[in-house]
Amino acid sequence: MGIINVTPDSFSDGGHYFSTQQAIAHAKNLIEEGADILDIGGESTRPGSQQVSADEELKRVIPVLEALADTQIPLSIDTSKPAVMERAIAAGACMINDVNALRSPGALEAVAHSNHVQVCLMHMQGTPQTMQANPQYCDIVQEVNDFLQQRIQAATAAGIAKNRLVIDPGFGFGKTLQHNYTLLNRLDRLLDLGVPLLAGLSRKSMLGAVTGNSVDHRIHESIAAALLAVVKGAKIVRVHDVTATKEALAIYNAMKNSAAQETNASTSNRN
Ligand code: 7PJ
Repeated sequence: MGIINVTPDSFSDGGHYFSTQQAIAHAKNLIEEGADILDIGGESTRPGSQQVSADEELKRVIPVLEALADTQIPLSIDTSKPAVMERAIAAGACMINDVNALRSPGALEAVAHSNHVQVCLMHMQGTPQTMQANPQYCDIVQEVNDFLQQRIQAATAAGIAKNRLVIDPGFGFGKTLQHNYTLLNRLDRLLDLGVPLLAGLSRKSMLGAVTGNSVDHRIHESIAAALLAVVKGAKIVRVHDVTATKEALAIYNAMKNSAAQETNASTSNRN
């Protein structure tokens, strides 16, 4: 899953037109690089970031969704607002990626109204404005597991079939460095929930905290983290660097395939 941020550049007076064109060009690059799905977001959810109105978010993301409709690439919309979900689905989005796990009033209904879009339910403690102030857990893995289980139940009770759901532990969303690495190490615990796992680690501060690299120089860390997440069971990785991630994962897949062939060969030898 390639990341497309549509946030107006405050230094350019081109306003929405400029950021729309930039986002579309970036999306086309990620398609060339072989992204399987693009995640388009018009509101930053980084720690301490400010919220924007639904109108502003729509002005940012809808033109990008519309411009990419004829590329045929599956499009995900990164939003927590029901109004944005509905308009994005109408504009062709096939996945709602909600860091708030459909907890906003009206969000469950907005998704239940369409009977095909996928939904990513992500764990977050607190809100982006305050979440990194003092995150606390007794047992991070258990609590993330329980939260996701409850959100799966809420979604299915609202009429969203379980096979439309994806879950995400929400790396960096109300978690200390220790919490984040414990979650990564125990990611496989979430597989029992019976829903595909998505992981977003790309360029996050938990990576820079280890190597000391600034956000624009965390590609090696991001590749390592994506690979580890997949080894631990993630089915989708949300990344900025599509080519590098795909090449790293190709090596993992080659190893997995050889193991599968060995098993096949020994089974047919016995027959
Ligand atoms: C995530 C996300 C993530 C999902 C962001 C950033 C912060 N959506 N949106 N999972 N992170 N599902 O990319 O640094 O981890 S925004």
